[in-house]
Amino acid sequence: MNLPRIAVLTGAGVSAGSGVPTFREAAVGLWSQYDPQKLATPEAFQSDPKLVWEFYDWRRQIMVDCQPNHAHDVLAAMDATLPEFTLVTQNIDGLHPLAGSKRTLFLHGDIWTIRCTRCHYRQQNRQVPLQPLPPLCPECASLLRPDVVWFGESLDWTILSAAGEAFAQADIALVIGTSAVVYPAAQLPLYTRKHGGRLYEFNTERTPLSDMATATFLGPSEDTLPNWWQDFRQEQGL
Ligand code: BV8
Ligand code: ZN
Repeated sequence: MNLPRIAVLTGAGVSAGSGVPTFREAAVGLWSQYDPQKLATPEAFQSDPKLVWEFYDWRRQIMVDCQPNHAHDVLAAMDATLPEFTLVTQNIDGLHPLAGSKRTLFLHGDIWTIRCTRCHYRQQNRQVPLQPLPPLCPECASLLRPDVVWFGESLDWTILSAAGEAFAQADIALVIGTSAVVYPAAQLPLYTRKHGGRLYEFNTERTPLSDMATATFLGPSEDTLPNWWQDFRQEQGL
């Protein structure tokens, strides 16, 4: 009996248990006077690259010591166990690969990769704090930027279509720790529902996807997801 095909969409909530503030929480404290959705844009970078880099450098300083939590570990175990499995993440914190997840699609990029705004220079960089800000390209002296997708920027088409395929083929979609308001990511789990698959949501609050979910497990995903995985393995004789 072949095992169900699973596609997963994660958002900032899956990393909350690791101490990474979610996108809305990033608006607390120092940054409460700025709206992260206004800072994570090409326009903001254009008009004040130093301010936008201070925002990312601040988040990098918080993230650099964060470790994967039990939800990340379970997703890595699913990847190692299930023949048909795809993890699609909106997160840029690098915690999924750190937990050992392999088959992963990064919809919104990676905060630990920095690329040039002009030439092909691109580099993994985990230096915190970054100095000087804004960093300049060692090849052509142009501004470097975080290799993330900003609001108003298009996602990488090959990544987005592979993610769409995964959800369109999945028997089960797991949606974990996302407010499901950012598009096109929030659309993906609906492809599973559309062809009769099941949609399980793991969140501390209800979201616009909750009405379409087969079930919503309210609570921290570092607790609810390991429970679900245990039940699933028993059910499948894994
Ligand atoms: C695009 C990287 C085509 C950067 C991110 C007008 C003009 C232009 C575009 C638009 C427009 N109107 C709408 C759009 C489209 C726009 C969009 O969707 N806007 C929304 C806000 C309405 N989308 C785009 O622009 C995308 N590109 O559409 O291109 C295009 C091109 C040109 C013009 C038009 C269209 C690009 C979107 C990608 C943006 N980049 N991240 C960075 O991180 O700095 S998105 C960013 O915000 C995060 O990646 C995340 O995905 C998203 C939401 O952040 P959060 O809310 O913090 O996180 P999350 O959603 O995951 O919410 C946390 C959840 O966890 C909550 O539900 C909470 O309850 C839960 N939770 C908390 N703790 C736990 C928990 N759950 C479980 N356990 C816990 N312990
Ligand atoms: Zn350059």
